[in-house]
Amino acid sequence: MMRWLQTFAAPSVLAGTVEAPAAAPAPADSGAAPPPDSSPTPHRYRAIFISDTHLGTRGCKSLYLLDFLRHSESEYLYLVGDIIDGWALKKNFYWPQPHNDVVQKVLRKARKGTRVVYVPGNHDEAGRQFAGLNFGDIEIREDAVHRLIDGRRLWVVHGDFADGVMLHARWLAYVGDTLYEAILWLNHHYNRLRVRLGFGYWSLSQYLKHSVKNAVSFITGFELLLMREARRRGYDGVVCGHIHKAEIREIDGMLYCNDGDWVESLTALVETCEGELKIVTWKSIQAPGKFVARWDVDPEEGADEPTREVAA
Ligand SMILES: [Mn+2]
Repeated sequence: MMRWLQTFAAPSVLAGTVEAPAAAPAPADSGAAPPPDSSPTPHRYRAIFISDTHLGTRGCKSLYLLDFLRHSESEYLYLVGDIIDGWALKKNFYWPQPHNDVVQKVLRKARKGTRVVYVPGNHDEAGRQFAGLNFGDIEIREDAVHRLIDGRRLWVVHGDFADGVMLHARWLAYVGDTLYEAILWLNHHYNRLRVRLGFGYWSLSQYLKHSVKNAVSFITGFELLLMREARRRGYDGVVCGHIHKAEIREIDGMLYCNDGDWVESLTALVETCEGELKIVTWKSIQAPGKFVARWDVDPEEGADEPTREVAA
């Protein structure tokens, strides 16, 4: 495992220039030194939104994330929560080199002029106490507003505020505004109290993973709650994460955008330079025949590596 990881994490691998495994057919110029920089031209976007990377857990697909960050550039980069998994780190410290490399890469982007805004989620809620401050060139905010080229304003928030509501009364997603606002107010302290009473945090995304039968109605309720809250605040839509399900939907003129995650789906939300919102997957921006092939080296190993489905 470690040996394989080291091989995988070597700089030459990430640049896509590692030697092909013995079994693979050798390319025509086999044996020649790789060009000094064989990485494809980066994809340019106006804005990139990523969340739920869960750095500090074995589930994080850090090598893919790193590869994505290397091959994409943007004017704005929003980190929409659950970036570093503080809860997991507290239980069991896990911080391999590629996780560090991701942080370094983001810091470098910020230094070089990308406007990086970090909106903490529930797994990195310790970051919320720093809301309003800047760390290096990274702005930490409780929530943020992104203005699209066409002028529409999107509320950028992780989305876990909906958890308590979703746990106790999904129908609340459908009730009138006054009652809804009262419940949101109650919910504000709900999880804090829950943790204090020893129940642990209740997370919708965790729940969905174990409850297939309710997933659809829960996701609908989650989307409705977020859109409703965005509308209440006077925005034209919302960008969130939290439930690990990338999606762009427009309902009654309100945009719901979820940027997915880097544990399972390897997705980001982007606004192109032309102002179009799109979901991109790691695979879709990857130059064919490079990073993907490396998966064949050892497909049996643990959770930090690509899965066959993704690489196929
Ligand atoms: Mn979350």
